[in-house]
Amino acid sequence: MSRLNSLISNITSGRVYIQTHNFPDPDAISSAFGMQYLLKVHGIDAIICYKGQIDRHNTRKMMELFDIKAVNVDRLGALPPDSQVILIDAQKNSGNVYDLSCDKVISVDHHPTVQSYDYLYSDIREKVGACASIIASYYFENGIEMPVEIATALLYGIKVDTAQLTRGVNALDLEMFTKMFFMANVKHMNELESSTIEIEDLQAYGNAISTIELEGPISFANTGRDCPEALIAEIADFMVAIKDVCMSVVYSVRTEGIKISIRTDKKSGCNAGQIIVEALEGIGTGGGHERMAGGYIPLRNRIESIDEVVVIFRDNFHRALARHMQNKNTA
Ligand SMILES: [Mn+2]
Repeated sequence: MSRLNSLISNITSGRVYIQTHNFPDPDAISSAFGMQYLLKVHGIDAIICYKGQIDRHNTRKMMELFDIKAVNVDRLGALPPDSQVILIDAQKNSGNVYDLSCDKVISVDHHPTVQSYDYLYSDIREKVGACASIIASYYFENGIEMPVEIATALLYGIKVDTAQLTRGVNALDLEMFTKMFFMANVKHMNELESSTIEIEDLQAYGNAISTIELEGPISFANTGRDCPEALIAEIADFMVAIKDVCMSVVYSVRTEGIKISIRTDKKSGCNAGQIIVEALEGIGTGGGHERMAGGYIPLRNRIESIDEVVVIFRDNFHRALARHMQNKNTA
């Protein structure tokens, strides 16, 4: 039985929700959109939902171009008892996905597992650069015709998550990219790619540039308060491209906590996901891939000032990094 058919055979009853990680990005939304259509082909209606906001222009633009409907979980109310949830680009207990309090869960994802869970069905492939590649493969493996708007959305999801095929790409990403490249709507793709920065974003870029500090090959920068999550990540991407920087750490302070994004380049020899897990142990939660990772430090119940918490997390980073390098050298 194909992976898709195994997944479908585990959908038995009730209402089906396709839930992305919080503050969904183009990979999460395109994958959810692709999954919704696959279910529809099998006679199953599903609602796409997410927690947080769609806070980036390119994600909103994609939803508008392809008429993708997604509901904020805050507006869902309590789920009917026989509901099923398909997590897309997300895993239960991963720290960046809201718990819908439903135990019949399926996951299709490409993030490293932080905490395992007894899923009805899961297809979790850490080595794949974009969740969109996994969803695309379900179409080709099962001979399901892919509508042009789904091809365009999934192709864009792959482009964004792999930084234009430069980050974490594996054979499946390349195969799906090649297959969908000539299927996608060029005009829509251009619209998505030609306006990815909003004028308000420049304030956060400006803050990060003026606060950047280099500690050897690591850069630390502060975007200022309440910066959208995906923008913190974009700025981290921007800063890891600086010559001599092989790990960029960018953060933003909110009322309830500090959001952090880190990026490493190939020459760093460091695994961003492992380092952030270690660095935030005991003070917050984090996780991610080798080259991209994120984390959060809640300020609740902390007696230190924000500045002091920032110092603590920077210290932790250095310790985690030093340990990591030592383990690598002795391995
Ligand atoms: Mn993704």
